[in-house]
Amino acid sequence: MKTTRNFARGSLAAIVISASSTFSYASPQDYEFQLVSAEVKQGPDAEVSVRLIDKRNGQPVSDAVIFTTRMDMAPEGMETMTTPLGELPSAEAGTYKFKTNLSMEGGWRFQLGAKVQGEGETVSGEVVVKATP
Ligand SMILES: [Cu+2]
Repeated sequence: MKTTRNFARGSLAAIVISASSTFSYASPQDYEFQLVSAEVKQGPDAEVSVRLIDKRNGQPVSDAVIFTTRMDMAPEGMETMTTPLGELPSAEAGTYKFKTNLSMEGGWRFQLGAKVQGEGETVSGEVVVKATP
C-alpha cells in the first residue's frame, strides 16, 4: 500500500514540473539569430540566411514573423551606408532567408526584429555578414 501511494505522489510532482516549464514565458534574451554562412559573395543579388535559435533547448524557431530589418556597413565605420532587404521563402524550418544588395566588400551589420509565437516581447538581434569578392 505504501509503495502505491509514493508512486502516485511522484507522478503528480512530475506533472506539475512539466506544466510549469511549458507555460512559463520565455524572455527575448532566450533567442539568438545566427548566420547560416558568415561569408556571402558581394553583389546585387546576395542572399543571406539566418537561423533563429531558442537558446534554452538549441532548437530552431520556425514560426517567427520577421518585421524589421536593417543592413548597414557599421562594422566598416559606414553606419549610414544602408541597403534594401527583402525576405525570400525559406526551405528550412527556423531559417529565414533574405535577398539584398551587398554593393561593397567588407562587413555588413544585419539587424532583425521578430515576433515569436507565444512570446509577448519583440525578439531582436544582429549578426555581421562579410561580403567577399
Ligand atoms: Cu561601405
